[in-house]
Amino acid sequence: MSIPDAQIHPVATGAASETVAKHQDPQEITLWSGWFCPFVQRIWIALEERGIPYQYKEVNPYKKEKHFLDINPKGLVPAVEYKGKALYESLVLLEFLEEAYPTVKPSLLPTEPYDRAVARIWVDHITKNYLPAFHRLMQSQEPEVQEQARKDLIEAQKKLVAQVKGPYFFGEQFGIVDVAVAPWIVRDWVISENRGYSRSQAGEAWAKYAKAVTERPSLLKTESDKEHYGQIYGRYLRNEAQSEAAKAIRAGKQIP
Ligand SMILES: N[C@@H](CCC(=O)N[C@@H](CS)C(=O)NCC(=O)O)C(=O)O
Repeated sequence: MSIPDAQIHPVATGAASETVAKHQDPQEITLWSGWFCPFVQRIWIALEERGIPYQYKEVNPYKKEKHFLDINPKGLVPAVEYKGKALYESLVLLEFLEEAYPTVKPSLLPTEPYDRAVARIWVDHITKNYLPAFHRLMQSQEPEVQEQARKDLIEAQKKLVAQVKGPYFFGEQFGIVDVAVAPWIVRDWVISENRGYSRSQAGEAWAKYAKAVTERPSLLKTESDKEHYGQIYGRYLRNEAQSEAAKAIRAGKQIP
């Protein structure tokens, strides 16, 4: 039987719980988080990378409580309150943090407009090609569909890594493209252990990039214990998850 969404582990564990403990005081930025969520992790990484002060608040987005729907009417994490005003959508939030804190270095966006546009092209690739393939690979139950999804994911990884200067997308500077994809790289054990995927299938360059990204301290600091992710991803692997993302993938629609 599937575990009801309300019974997911309620709070961050492991290294992430230490990071949460350090971010309890009210700040200009409140991060409304689900500890397990890859979209949240994008924002969490960005805040940690740039040292922007924030208060961490845990919410179970599956419960759709009124107080949270008032912050994000979509009922999804991440959401951010900035000086008491609400914002949501992880990619919008990443860009917002750049604009709201332009002098806090290191910036995650390159300086030149051309390079910024290039970064956005590859973030778009992650949204349109990488994430749908990853989620289809997790959720599909039919071997042929899984095989096609695995191939699509490998292709998306090869295309992305062909643009990587190394060790990160824009060279030495860890940036927005790396942040956008990192949470799905650190979760690739789900498909390695269950769907016949391995990093080397996308080539040595991908394996090297994946290693560099997953060793980034901001990523390590926002990771909970594996066993608690296992409970959540088990439902995706059995195609029982009832999240908006899971329903969209099942219906062949874009991830909301
Ligand atoms: N497009 C959104 C997706 C956010 C999202 O799907 N968050 C999930 C958790 S990982 C959520 O809040 N799910 C609640 C639900 O599906 O009801 C973003 O980029 O922020």
